[in-house]
Amino acid sequence: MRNILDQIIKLIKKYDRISLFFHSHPDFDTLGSVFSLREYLRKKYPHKNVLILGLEGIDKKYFDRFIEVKMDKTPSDEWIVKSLGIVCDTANSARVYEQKFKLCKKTIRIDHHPHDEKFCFLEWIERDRSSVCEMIGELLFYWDKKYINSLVASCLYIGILTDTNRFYYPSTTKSTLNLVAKLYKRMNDRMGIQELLCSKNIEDIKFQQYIYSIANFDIVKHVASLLIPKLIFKKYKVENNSMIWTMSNIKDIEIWTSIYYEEEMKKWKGSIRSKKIDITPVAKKYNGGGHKLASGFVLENEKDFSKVIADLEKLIK
Ligand SMILES: [Mn+2]
Repeated sequence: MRNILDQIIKLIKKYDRISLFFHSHPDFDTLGSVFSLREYLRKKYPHKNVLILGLEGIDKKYFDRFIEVKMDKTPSDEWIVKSLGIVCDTANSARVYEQKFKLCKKTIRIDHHPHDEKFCFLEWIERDRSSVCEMIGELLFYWDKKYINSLVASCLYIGILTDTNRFYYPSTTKSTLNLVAKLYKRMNDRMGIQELLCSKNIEDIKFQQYIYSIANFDIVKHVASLLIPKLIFKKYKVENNSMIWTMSNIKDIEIWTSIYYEEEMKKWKGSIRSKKIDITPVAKKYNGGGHKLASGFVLENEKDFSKVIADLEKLIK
């Protein structure tokens, strides 16, 4: 364990240029990782050049909930070639948002997804970790905690809080909470961050209200289902998404599933979640897959959704 941390530290020390990379459709864990690393490394090594690559290309809404976020201009290829790349929270190479990570002289990867593909020079992968922000927190406290200021701590906290669903998932361990306790001490405005992170806008609330009016909760067969009609996201001015979470934690519902039309794919994109029962056989049957309790699938025709639901009901029997 220490060994990999020492290797990472040693490599970072060698380079004066450091490029940080996040994944496509970035979440708060991948962004919290690169924002905290950038701030930490800039404070610890003022002479080093530390940049996040790809920020210019992504919608600001992805990170407008972070405090004090400043943009970085994408450097020239000549600059990148001499830099050390650090890829955060990304399971495979195709998912790295800025593919120029391939130009970096050497690369490090820090991740907590199942290890399918080795694509960096030095990889620190622990799939049981709650978040990459937790791993980076551990690295920075081990390295030199003097430079973990409020901004670094806050960015890490946001990543941990969201990837654990506010400490709800079983991936939250004693070490997660011990680390968070140390971050608390360094954060200037924890409640402010939570307010920024958790406040909802009225469009989302109205859409949720609509979703609950059309979702089907079968408490006899223990399956909940939701077919989100075409074009409805535009009508409610919300992002395309599965809304699968609206059906979680309901008594007498064991499995829940939703589909919505994905314009780009011209197909119906489905999600399945389960409390205990392994749902992967059904996901695989409908061109999908994933985890035991959280999987996806794809349908050409929305009419097939009833077949998926029937198959899920069979699983419960
Ligand atoms: Mn993550």
